[in-house]
Amino acid sequence: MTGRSSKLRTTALVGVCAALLTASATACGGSSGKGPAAAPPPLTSSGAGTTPKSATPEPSAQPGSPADLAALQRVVPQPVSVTAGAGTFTLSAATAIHASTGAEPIAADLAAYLKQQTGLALPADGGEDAPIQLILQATGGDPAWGTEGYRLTVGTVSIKITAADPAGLFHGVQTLRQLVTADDRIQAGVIADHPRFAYRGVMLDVARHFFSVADVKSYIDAAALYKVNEFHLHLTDDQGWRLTVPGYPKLATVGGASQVGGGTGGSYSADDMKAIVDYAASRYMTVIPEIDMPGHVGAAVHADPELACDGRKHGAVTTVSPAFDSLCTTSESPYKFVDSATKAAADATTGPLLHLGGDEAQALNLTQYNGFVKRAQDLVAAHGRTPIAWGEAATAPLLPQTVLEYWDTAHPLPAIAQAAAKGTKLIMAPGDHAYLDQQYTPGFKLGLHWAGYLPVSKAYNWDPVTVLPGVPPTSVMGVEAPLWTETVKSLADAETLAYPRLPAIAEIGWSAPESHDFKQFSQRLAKQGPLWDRLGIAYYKSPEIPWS
Ligand code: TNX
Repeated sequence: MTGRSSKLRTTALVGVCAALLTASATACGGSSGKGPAAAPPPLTSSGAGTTPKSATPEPSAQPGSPADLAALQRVVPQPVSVTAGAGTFTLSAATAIHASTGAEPIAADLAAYLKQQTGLALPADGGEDAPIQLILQATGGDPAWGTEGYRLTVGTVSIKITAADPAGLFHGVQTLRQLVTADDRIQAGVIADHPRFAYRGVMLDVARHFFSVADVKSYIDAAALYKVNEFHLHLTDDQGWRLTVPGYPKLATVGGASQVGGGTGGSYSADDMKAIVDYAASRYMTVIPEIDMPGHVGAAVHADPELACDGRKHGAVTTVSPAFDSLCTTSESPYKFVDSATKAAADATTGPLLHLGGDEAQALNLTQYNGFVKRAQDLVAAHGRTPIAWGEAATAPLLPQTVLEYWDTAHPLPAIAQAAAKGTKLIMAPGDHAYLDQQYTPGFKLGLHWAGYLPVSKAYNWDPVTVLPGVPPTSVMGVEAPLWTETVKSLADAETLAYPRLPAIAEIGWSAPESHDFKQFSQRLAKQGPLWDRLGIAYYKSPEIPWS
C-alpha cells in the first residue's frame, strides 16, 4: 500500500535505443516519432498467424521508423518506455495463445477480449510454440515490474508478455488490446511498463441512482482497460441504502427502495456483492465498500428513525440536495448500528480497506463529529479493515493507519496537509480535476458544477503530489476518480461522464509525470474512440480530442 514507485526507466534502454526507436520521454531524446531513427528500413510485411521458428521467439530485431513509433503511440496510460520495431503482427483465428503455469486464466481473458474486439476466436490453449506467449516469471525478471509491471514484445511472428505476477500480465493484456488496429494488426516493438502509484481508483455512487450488478460489472470492465486497480463502491447515502445488513432488514428493504427522483431503487444481496467482488478480482481490482456516516444517512434514518436523535419520521429523500440528517452520536444505539453496518461491508468484501465516509456532517458540532470519527475508525479496525475517510475527518484523532481521501477543493482544510505531514496517507480525488460528475462544459446534459467545469484537459493537467500544498509526496498513495450519480440515471450516462476523463485520471495515476503532455495524450486518447465504439462504451466526443 505504499505510494510512489520509480521514475522512467532510462538506463536500461540505452542499448536498445541504438537499434530501435523509443518513445520513453527521456530515454532516447525523442518522442512522438520525432526522435532520431537509426536508418529505418521499410516496413516488413507481417507474418500473420504463422508458426514461429523458435519456441520463444524474440520480436523483430529490425529497428522501427518514426512511422512505426507513431503507430505504437496509442496506449493509455502512457507506458514507461515504448520502443518501435519494424513491421506488424497480424491476428487471425489461427493465432494460438500459450500460457505458462498460472497464467491460464489470463490467456482465456485475452482470447475473450480479442473475440469481443475483433470477432476472431483465438485458441487460448496453444502449446509452447504458439505465436502469443503469456509468461509468468516470478524470479529473474525486471525488479522494476513489481506486482503490476510487465514487458510486452511484439514481433512480426510472435508476441510475448512477461510479468512477475498475474496482475502485471493482466495489465500487459490491456496494453495489447489497445494496440490492435481496426484491421487486426499490432505494431512491432517493445513496451516496458509499471505504475507510478499503487492506488489507482474509481468510485461509483450506487446510492443516488441504483445500478444493477450487470451495470456495475460493465463499469469495472471498462475501467480495467486503463489499469485501474481499486473499485470504491459508495453504497449508502441520503437517497438510498444498497447493502444488506444483518439485524437491520429495513435498511435494504425500505432504505433501498428509492433513489433521486423516486422510483424503485434497489439493494445488493450477499450474492450480488460476491458477484461484484469476484468480478472485480477477475479484473485485478479490489472493492472498497463505503458506508457514509455520520451525515448522508437520510436513507438509514428513513428506514430506522431511532438512529436519529429527533425521534421523528423521516421521509425518503428523492432530491439531489443532501438531507443533512445525522446519526445520533450522543446516544449508544447508533454505534451498534455502525458496528453491524461496517461488519456487513467487511464481510461482503475481501480487500484491506473500508471507507467510513465522514463528509458533510453539517448537523454535528466539531466535538460530536470528531468523537464519532474516532469510534467509527475503531469499529472498522476491529473488523480487520483499514479505515478510509473523506478529508473532513482530518480534524479528528486518527488511527495511524487511517487513510484520508482529499476531495473538497472548494474548502481545502489545512488539517489534511497537517495530518499528512504527521504520516497519514492520502488518496487524491480533487473535485476540480478528478470528479467525473462535474460537467464538461456549461449546460452539459449531465453532471453538476460545484467544483467548476471539468474539460478533459483539466482532468489531465494536475499532479497528485502537488495538488494540495504542504503534503509530503511520500504521503500520496495515489488517485481516484469518483462518479457521483445525482444526475446519472443509466450506465450510458455514467460512461458519458467517465469517458474520456477516466482514462486521463488513470494516466495521472499510472504514468511518470515527466511523460505527461496533453497534446500527445489527446492523440493517443483519440485512438481509443474506435475501441469504445466496438465495445459499446458511451463517451463524450469532446472537441479537445482529435478523434479520427
Ligand atoms: C460532494 S464528495 C459530496 C457528494 C456529492 C458530490 C457531488 C463528497 C465526499 N461529498 O455527496 O455527491 O459532492 O459532486
